This record gives sequence, structure tokens and C-alpha cells, in this order.
Amino acid sequence: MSQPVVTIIVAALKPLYGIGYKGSLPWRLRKEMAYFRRVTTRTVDPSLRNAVIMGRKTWESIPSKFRPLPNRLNVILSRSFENKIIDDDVLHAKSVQDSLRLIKDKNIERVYVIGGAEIYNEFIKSGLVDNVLLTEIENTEEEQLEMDTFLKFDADQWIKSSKSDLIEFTGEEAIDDDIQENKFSYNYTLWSKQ
Ligand code: NDP
Ligand code: 14Q
Repeated sequence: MSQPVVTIIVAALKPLYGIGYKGSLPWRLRKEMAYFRRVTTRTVDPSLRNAVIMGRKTWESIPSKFRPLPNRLNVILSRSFENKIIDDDVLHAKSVQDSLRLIKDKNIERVYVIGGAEIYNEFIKSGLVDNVLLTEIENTEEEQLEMDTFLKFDADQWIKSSKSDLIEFTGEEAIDDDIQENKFSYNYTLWSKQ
């Protein structure tokens, strides 16, 4: 495909859409991480892979034994990088436009923008994002969770898709509502450009 679909995938705590704390995730949600892995890895065409694009800080936040994220082309953005093919699984890019240009001839089915906040904002500003896969998390405890990184998500700019469209888009067999894990309740949602 000449221009693969670009999708942001993010888990955010409502109502402020908090996504990070001190360079890490503010929560540990095992089932949410498994969903992230399945959805970003899955392709319809078995001869293709997906690309995951991330900021330098998010790359550094992934424990080294888990990166590069397997079975996906990992693209890392830094303003101090040269555009460079590191190996078959890792590319470096110095801009949003360059990251998309670099993966053009790489047999990529979908592009997932996996964070963090700065990268999400840069992609949204660029107008190149087609969809947002947003895991909407709610805290079921009184105690406030500490967060220092937030997603700028304006729901008025996006149309929420139906659950059947979410299932079709992700390729998941079924998607539960109000998943409970630790002190949180969450829902997987899909938003498309208005
Ligand atoms: P990012 O991961 O967005 O990385 C920011 C870095 O990316 C910048 O410092 C710069 O690297 C590079 N960069 C940014 N814009 C561009 C550009 N236009 N061109 C080239 N390079 C660019 O960092 P954040 O601090 O914003 O987010 C990290 C936080 O988000 C962490 O707490 C992490 O855990 C969380 N997170 C949460 C997710 C969730 O779903 N809840 C998902 C992913 C991350 P350099 O400084 O090297 O130039
Ligand atoms: C899994 C969290 C998540 N959910 C959703 N819906 N969208 C996302 N973009 C992300 C994310 C992310 C980046 C990230 C991955 C941050 C991180 O900070 C500590 C760790 C990981 C991570 C951790 C792993 O442990 C085992 O395998 C892992 C893969 C990624």
C-alpha cells in the first residue's frame, strides 16, 4: 500500500487523559498490555508486518529485554538521529514525515503510533492520523494516581466508532466491556477522523 493507515494506540486515565508518570506507565495492566501486543502485531496479510513508531523516551522506557517489540518494525524518533536503518527490526528517524517515508518500501500493513505524549501530539498536528485506538481507563479508588504526562485528546475532532467496527478494525474475536484489573476499570474504543 502506498500510504498505510496510521493509527494512534494509547491507554489513558479519564478525565484528564493521563498516560505517564516519571518516564513509565502509571499502572500495570497485564490484559491491556496483551491487547496492545496482539493488536499492534496482527496483520491480515501474513507476508506483511506492522510498524510501531515511538518517541526516544518511550523506547528508553521499554525494558531492554522486551525491545525491539518483536514481529513489528520498530521506528524510533529523535531530533538528534540521522535517518538510518539500524537492522531489519529497527529504524531511526529525525521527523514525523521522514518516519513515514522510511517505511514506505518496507512491506508494512499498518502503522501504529505507540507514544509518548510528544509523539502523539506531533502526529495529530501533522493531520496524518486516521484512527485512534484509545483504552479509556477509570480509577475505581478514591486515592488519586500520580501522573505527569497527558494526551491532548479533543473528542470533538473525532467520531467514536461502534463496537462492531472496533472488533473488525482490531481483528479481535470479541471485546469485553468494563474490564477490571487491579484498581482500574477500562474499555477499548476506536475513534476515526471527523
Ligand atoms: P516521547 O516518548 O514522546 O519521546 C519524546 C522524544 O521524541 C523527544 O524528546 C525527541 O527525542 C523525540 N521527538 C519528539 N518529537 C519529534 C519530532 N517531531 N521529530 C523527531 N523526534 C521527535 O516522550 P514523552 O515524555 O512525551 O512521553 C513519555 C511518557 O509517555 C512516559 O511516561 C511513557 O511511559 C508514557 N507512555 C504512555 C503510553 C500509554 O499508552 N499510556 C504509551 C507510550 C508512552 P530527542 O529528545 O532525542 O530529540
Ligand atoms: C501497553 C501499554 C500501552 N497500551 C496501549 N493501549 N497503547 C500503548 N501505546 C501502550 C504502550 C506503550 C509503550 C510502553 C511499552 C511503555 C512502557 O513503559 C514502561 C513499557 C512497554 C512495554 C513493556 C513490556 O513488558 C513486556 O513486554 C513489553 C512491551 C512493552
